[in-house]
Amino acid sequence: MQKRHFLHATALAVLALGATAAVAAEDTFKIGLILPMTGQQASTGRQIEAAARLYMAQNGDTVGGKKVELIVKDDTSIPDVTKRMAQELVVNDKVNVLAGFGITPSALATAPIATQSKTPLVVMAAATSSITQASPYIVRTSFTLPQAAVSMADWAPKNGIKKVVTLVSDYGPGLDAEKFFVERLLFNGGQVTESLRVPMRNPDFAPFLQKVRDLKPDALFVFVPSGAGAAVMKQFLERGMDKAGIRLIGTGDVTDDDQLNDMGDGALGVVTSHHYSTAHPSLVNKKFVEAFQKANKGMRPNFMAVGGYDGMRVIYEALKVTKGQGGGDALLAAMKGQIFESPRGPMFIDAQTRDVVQNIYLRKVQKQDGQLYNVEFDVIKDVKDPGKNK
Ligand code: VNL
Repeated sequence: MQKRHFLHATALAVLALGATAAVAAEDTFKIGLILPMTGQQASTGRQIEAAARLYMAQNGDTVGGKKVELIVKDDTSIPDVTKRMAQELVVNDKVNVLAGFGITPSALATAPIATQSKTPLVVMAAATSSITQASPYIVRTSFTLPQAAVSMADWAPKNGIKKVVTLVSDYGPGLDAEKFFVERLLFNGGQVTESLRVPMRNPDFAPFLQKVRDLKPDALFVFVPSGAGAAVMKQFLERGMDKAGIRLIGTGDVTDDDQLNDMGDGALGVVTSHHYSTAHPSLVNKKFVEAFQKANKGMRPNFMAVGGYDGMRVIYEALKVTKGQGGGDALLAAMKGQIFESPRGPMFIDAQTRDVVQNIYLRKVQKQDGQLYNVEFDVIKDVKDPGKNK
């Protein structure tokens, strides 16, 4: 009796194994998610992976008749590593889509692989305008620095800020932020007295901030990548720049929701422009934040998380439409033109540019229920990437 039971169980197990192998061969849909899970950009990887897993938990892992498999790789934000991992994912794992991309150099390094293999590549984080032009297979669900920077340059001069010093990370997104902020501020009658650039890797902000203090502008405009904002804020306050009458403004990367609550009351009143705040007052966002925090020990979702969550949505919907037929080209076609309500607000994947069209919000750091939030107080609707009109 016992033996027969055992045999029966073994036969079932073998059958199940066979079935699994068959599923793996024909009916899986693989997403290669390449992220910086360690190193300087680790918070970006942590946020996006958590958001992608939340999306799958909420929407199931069977889509369009396929079993969705997520393969997460840590590129440590070294572009050569990103590229090699993408190559392995395409050639060995035969992924149907590449996704993630914490920083611009990683996305740019991988673009040729998307083109050669006709694999859609969903950029969930990196935000230099030109990325979507590096391959016709790239779709973006994050934002662009020109979107955010131009909105800030329109707000500042109407709010007593005429003389500005800019301080940006010296690479793609920082150069975009500087260029588009400066151009628009000058157009609006403002003045930029100095444009400073700090190294992207291991920046020391101290000497730059000292210089800003001496220049005494109305405001310092900052772009630093997600994860570096707290260091800027700390040194800004330590130097007493706020007390010297210099305002801190920037794109929302500097008051990143991942770090904001630990920045202390010195951050109160800082105004930034961005596409997402944890405090965005919509039902869709309230549900998203609640579920994200519940699944991640109270961690706040930041703008990286929302890029990952919406990126998964774009992939899932494209898979629903194509049912995995027609390869990368069909999948890409089904990603273009998607329009939906994101936790950030309404969002649209422009079919021509494959870039995101979305609202940009002006936000001020305020305390709500004892916690610091970027509280939205104004909105510029349906902003297309200004970098695409050049
Ligand atoms: C980039 C842009 C990276 C904005 C960021 O954080 C960010 C990029 C890692 O394009 O490299 O906040």
